[in-house]
Amino acid sequence: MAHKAGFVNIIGNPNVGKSTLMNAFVGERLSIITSKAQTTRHRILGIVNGEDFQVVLSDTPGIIKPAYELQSSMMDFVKSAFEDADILIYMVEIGEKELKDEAFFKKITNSKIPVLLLLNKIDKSSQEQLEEQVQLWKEKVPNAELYPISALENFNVTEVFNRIVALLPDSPPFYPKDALTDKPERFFVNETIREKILLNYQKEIPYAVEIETEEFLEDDDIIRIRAVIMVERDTQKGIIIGHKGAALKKVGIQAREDLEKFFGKKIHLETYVKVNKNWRSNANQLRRFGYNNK
Ligand SMILES: Nc1nc2c(ncn2[C@@H]2O[C@H](COP(=O)(O)OP(=O)(O)OP(=O)(O)O)[C@@H](O)[C@H]2O)c(=O)[nH]1
Ligand SMILES: [Mg+2]
Repeated sequence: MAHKAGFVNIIGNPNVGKSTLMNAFVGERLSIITSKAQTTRHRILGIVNGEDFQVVLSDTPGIIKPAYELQSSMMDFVKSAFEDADILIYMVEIGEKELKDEAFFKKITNSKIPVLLLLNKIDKSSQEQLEEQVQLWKEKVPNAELYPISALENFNVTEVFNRIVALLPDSPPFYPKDALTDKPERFFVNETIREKILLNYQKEIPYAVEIETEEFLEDDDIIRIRAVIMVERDTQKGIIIGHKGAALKKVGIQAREDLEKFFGKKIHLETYVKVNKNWRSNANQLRRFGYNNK
């Protein structure tokens, strides 16, 4: 039997719903989702396997003009997603105008590979606005096939997925047929805690945080995890911990609940906070946290 497989890379502005779409395709919460921009920092693979196909999706950080080293590394993940794609998904949301980065936009409009332009969040738009937006994007990216979707409400998601499978090249699978992602378990622990930090703290705090899981010990019925929450300054450490440790405790409880669902086991989660001065601007630190993919 012929087998099809390929890389389908999702790119677009911050907060348009890229991670929501990838999770909808995969049927698991592989990528964290919040209403804040720059939620995704890595390139995260989500693999969907069928009898005669393997779709290797990449969720990527939203495209921004980098202001510090961490953001430059995030944009390197986006660049790499252009390089190995068999199919590009360019996601925009209702009401959005264009990519903030002209060079990336040109790569999309000059693309030699199929581009699916997904106009997301149509659950929030009127019929009139939708028609106007469809017209606008058809003119802006004439080489793309356009699909209005709602990743959140699962509208047109199956249709897009079927189109992806139809466009896949003939190829043997790239990953084992039972694989769901290329990331290790510790990565999902880090991301789950980071999501709770994004949800519970304001302003700059979540962007100054990085998580490192130091211990992941799996038994038959329980997983024991110890994770460090790294911040850039002492004042941030105080804010993360909160009055009598209440803020950190809340993060721990919320993360544990999600991790128990994700791993299907009881979780014992221990967290502590450490200051790691200016880690976001330090190339060595970034490499240690898995950002520099050069
Ligand atoms: N109304 C509506 N909201 C959506 C839809 N898809 C995603 N969202 C919401 O948009 C916000 C951002 O979603 P994400 O999936 O995190 O967006 P992203 O593009 O991955 O964001 P970054 O990782 O920061 O670049 C979240 O609050 C989602 O719930 C949709 O179809 N309709
Ligand atoms: Mg995301």
